[in-house]
Amino acid sequence: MKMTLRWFGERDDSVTLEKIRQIPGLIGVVSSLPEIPVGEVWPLDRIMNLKNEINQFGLELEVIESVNVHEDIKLGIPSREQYIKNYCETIKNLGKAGIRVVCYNFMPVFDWIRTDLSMKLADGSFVMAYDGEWIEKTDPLQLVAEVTGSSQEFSLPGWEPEKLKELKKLFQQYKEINEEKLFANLKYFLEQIIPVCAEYNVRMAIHPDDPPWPIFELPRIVGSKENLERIVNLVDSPFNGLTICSGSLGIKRENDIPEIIRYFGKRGKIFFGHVRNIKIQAERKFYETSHLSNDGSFDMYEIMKAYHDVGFTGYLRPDHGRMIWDEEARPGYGLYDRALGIAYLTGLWEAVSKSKKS
Ligand code: DNO
Repeated sequence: MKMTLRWFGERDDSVTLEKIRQIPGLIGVVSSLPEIPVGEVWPLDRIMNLKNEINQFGLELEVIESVNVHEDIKLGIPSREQYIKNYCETIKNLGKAGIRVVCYNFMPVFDWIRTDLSMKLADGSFVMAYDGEWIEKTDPLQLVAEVTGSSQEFSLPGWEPEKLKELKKLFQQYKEINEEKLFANLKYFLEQIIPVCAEYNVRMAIHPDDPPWPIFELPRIVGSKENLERIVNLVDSPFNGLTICSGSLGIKRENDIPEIIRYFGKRGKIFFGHVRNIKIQAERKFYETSHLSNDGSFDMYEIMKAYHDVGFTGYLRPDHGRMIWDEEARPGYGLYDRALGIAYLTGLWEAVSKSKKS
């Protein structure tokens, strides 16, 4: 297991590499180039600059989260050809720069969705929360206003302003797209990029939909064990695999995260893991918590044990943390609670390892 932390780059993150390097147990960060518009080629020199900057702090950059997929690819319209070609060029450059895993998602229009980015818990910390009833009563424009209005000037991963401006048009275009079409468009995309990934030694790790159900009638297909199975079989290759995000998949109680980790981990299909806890309050209602088992709905020991049992050698990272100790940072991505998360998760890992030796 290689422990990492997500870092949004010098210009776009309040957390510095100077601080990150002091977290015990880290091998590096996962990062991206959010300033490059979705669909354009990532130039090799820009990737190398990012990598060199990170390496100077004794940290590795082997995972990119994310290279976002242009909506035209998800929609399967003719202009996708150019965007897929560009994606292949980006993969080549990433491979040349020593990037081994690309995390991406295939969610129409929106990336992850929360209805409150700053809910106060009894201990005075702030967390992100989701309330399905609120979504039922609202519309996409209101959601965007709510989310971007409370992001404290930080850009939100996957919520590119240029895309949000096109919201009405996008919703119109997606009227044609059901789950089966979305699967077909994902297959078409993977069929073209996976051979390039194989040549340049870059593994594609699809991220689950967050939350894993359709929102505003937009289809979402990455949310169950059956569909994950279907996705890894769309193109049967060691370069086509998964990011297992406990907090996204686990929102559905029928998704047994340790079992899913064992099932896909044994087959070498998990390249990256996001490990976090949430408190499920009701169906389609939850809030994020500290990483500890006691604070949320998941058994984090069992999750880490499942990774250990399958001999997981890929990358892990703690996920969204609470905002504590007056920190001002991008929602979910402050330093303090994620650092606590790492200490806890590496502690669990050590305990699992040693219990097997005794
Ligand atoms: C949110 C993240 C997602 C994730 C993408 C992967 O905080 O978990 O934005 O990075 O869905 O493409």
